[in-house]
Amino acid sequence: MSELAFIQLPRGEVCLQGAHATKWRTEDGRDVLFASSKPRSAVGTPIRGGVPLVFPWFGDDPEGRGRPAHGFARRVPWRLDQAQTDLGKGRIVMTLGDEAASRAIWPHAFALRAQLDFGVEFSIALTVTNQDRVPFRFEALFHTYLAVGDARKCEVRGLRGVRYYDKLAGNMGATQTDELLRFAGECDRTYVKNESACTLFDPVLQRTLTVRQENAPSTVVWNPWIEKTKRLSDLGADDWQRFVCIESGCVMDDAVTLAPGASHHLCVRITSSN
Ligand code: TA6
Repeated sequence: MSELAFIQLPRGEVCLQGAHATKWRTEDGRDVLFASSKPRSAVGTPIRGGVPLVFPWFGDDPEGRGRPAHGFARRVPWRLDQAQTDLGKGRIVMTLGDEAASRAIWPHAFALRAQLDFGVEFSIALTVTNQDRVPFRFEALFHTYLAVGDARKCEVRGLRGVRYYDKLAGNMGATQTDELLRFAGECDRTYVKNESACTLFDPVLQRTLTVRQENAPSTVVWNPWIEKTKRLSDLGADDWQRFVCIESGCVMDDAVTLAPGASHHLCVRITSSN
């Protein structure tokens, strides 16, 4: 079975499958993206950790036809169009278009372009273009796994007053009233119409990670905690302590409908400060 191919950069790493950023390091050499302690590295299987790219739907198959969760884009090889390094920074540009296999499960002509920049700031800019003759609706999400010292001690700020759907309560709607979001159990919330940046304060690693998004008003906050982690074969038993997902995109109420020939550009920017 062929192995997954990776591109190494001065401060990062990208897997060709899924244009999947798997590493980004700060200037002091510390990893910001989480990597599972029990990785599966198999062609066609998403890597647990880093920033999987979710497209064209978020979550389970919306039509219940058994199509892959979070869509197909993270499971297939993308074309490498550009790889450059300069003064310790790195840029990767990758593209993905429709093909018979994708049209068999999602009958649309599309083009994706991902530009990943690894510097003092880490960013991914994704352009989705409708190359079809009819409009299509899509969801897209940067499913970012942020490495933390202990999820139980972390604090997420920036979501006060934002409406969210709680997946643990059947996607019941609610509005966050507190400034702080802390973790004392499984958390799986999709915030919508969020224009604010989020910060993740990590007292163990003594850093604050800031997640800014452009044209990506959905923010998903996820930690599987103990019991769900046991059901994920590509996570170590204690891995739930070592990451918090703060994901940015256009999902649920923020899904996008594109007219033929139109494009949507969404971007996430992550910085780390001590
Ligand atoms: O983004 C949160 C979420 O939708 C969770 O419900 C959980 O399913 C997670 O994504 C991981 O999904 P995956 O298909 O990568 O195991």
